[in-house]
Amino acid sequence: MVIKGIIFDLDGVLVFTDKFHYLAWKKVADKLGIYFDEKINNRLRGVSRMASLEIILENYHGEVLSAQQKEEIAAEKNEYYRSFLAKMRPEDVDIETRSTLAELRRRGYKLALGSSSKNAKFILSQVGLTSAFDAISDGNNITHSKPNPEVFLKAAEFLNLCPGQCAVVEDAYAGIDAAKEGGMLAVAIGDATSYEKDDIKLKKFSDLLKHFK
Ligand code: B16
Ligand code: MG
Repeated sequence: MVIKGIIFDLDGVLVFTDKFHYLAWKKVADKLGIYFDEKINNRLRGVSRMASLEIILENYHGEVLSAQQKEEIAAEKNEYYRSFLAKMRPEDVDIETRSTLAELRRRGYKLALGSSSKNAKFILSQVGLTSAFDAISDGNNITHSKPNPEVFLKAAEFLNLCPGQCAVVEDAYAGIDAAKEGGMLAVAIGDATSYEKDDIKLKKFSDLLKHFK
């Protein structure tokens, strides 16, 4: 099928907020006496906030936490995280990324965001990328996070395209699994290029222009 739409993951593809997630979770984990390091942080890529907390709590050996306590911990993490996001600026997006998005659009592709993050719209507005997209599907319009394909299926629906007409650009294994499960073309960048399930591997973001003419 001819590709008419391209769906982009946010964290790890367009912006790099891993370090902010890490610092915010680390602060919360330290407070609870939980061991947390960058390797565990890598497992949180593309995973929802509450599912991330469950991964972090694998190293928690204290009293059983109620659902409300977990919500409070996640909310505290999000406050720290948003204090970092508030400092993001348009300069935090590579010029190569910005110009590639503009050129893909000029070539007639519809562009959507497909992010698990509930902060996606805030991030896009901080870095001045909101108007680069025709549709935004994020953590606020889904009930299942990646590897479930829901976020990408919604993005395709918002673009009025069927899944087979869409490509997904992802940096996380969970995102590649979600794209394949959704019946889309899976384009890997960064860490995801070491996965065997993708259809296309990008060395750099602007390589998209070689694959989508
Ligand atoms: P929030 P993506 C994901 O974004 C991040 O990769 C993941 O680390 C994070 O836990 C998730 O968003 C939820 O983020 O707490 O802001 O709702 O990679 O799908 O763009
Ligand atoms: Mg990502």
